[in-house]
Amino acid sequence: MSTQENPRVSLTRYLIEEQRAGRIEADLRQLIAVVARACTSISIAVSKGALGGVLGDAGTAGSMSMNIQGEAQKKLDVLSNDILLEANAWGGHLAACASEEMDHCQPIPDAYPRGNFLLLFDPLDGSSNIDVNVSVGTIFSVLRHPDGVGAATDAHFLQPGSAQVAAGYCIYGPSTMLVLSVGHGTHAFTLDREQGAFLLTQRDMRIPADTAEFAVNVSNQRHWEPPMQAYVEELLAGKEGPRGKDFNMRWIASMVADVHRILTRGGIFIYPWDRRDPGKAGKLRLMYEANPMGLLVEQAGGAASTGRERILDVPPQQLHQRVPVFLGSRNEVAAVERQHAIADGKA
Ligand code: P6P
Repeated sequence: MSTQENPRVSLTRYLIEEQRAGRIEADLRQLIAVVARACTSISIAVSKGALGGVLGDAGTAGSMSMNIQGEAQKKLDVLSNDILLEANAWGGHLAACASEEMDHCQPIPDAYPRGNFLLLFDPLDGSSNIDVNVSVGTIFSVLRHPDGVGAATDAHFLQPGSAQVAAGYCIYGPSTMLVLSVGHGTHAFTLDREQGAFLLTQRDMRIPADTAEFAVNVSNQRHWEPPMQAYVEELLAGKEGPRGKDFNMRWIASMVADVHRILTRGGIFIYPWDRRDPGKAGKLRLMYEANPMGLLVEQAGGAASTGRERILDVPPQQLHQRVPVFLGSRNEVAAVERQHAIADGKA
């Protein structure tokens, strides 16, 4: 069971204790502390809303700015990306950054020392919700530079999610929370704005193995493949159907918010492949959305799957690769994997 902390342990103290226990190195402690401070700055910008002059689309009047995903960039997408890049440029703990908002990785400038970590992030996930004041978040993932140090290229980032040394997200909601794993459990910290510090508010988050709550955008139902159709039909059949119980549905359309709910009370989050764009494996990106969320969920006792394999085992082929995502309560993820195995003639 997760426990409330009193007196509150700060993120700084938690990281020092992890380093003292030999579970993280000094440079990784520094990296996580820098990312947390950058997220505090993003939280301030997001919380200003219309008063901050940063709502709406980036780009000039009449010509929107688009990212490599082909998505319109929000002003806050660009601002959040810049905050993370600037915060991490000079510390000497990183070799390069990669972001949803940048076509290719950005090596640390030659003017600064380089470290042996690689940082990936979705600087402001769910940003389409910004203009309607719904929770959004920053997702980050940390890998080691495979060559130790030196200039990094996109190819150095192409490591499976199981190679992550840390992952987390910061959710900008009614409160700002940082949820983090360095491979020893998943822990939640809440921003105390008066102190300007993240305080440990939930150690060892645990996802219940079973659930009666699912999260998927059902408006895409007609585009799903048969095993996904079969699985959701069983949920919707409720207690009269084969599952023998009623299910509730939630869809915030902000992955950080939906995943935070699942880490807090269980559930299954799904963004499957669909035939609207058959050439794409899914909507969500492997390297800086599915992998970090997969680590957090597994470290909290849950499961994260493509429907056919563990997300953290997927071998990346390119930086902005997409993947189908089923994650959360492990018995529910197993149920949808069984539907895929049956459809594939493997069960
Ligand atoms: P849809 C936000 O744009 C995002 O990448 C995730 O945060 C979210 O889960 C998903 O897309 C929502 O997608 O198709 O329901 O708008």
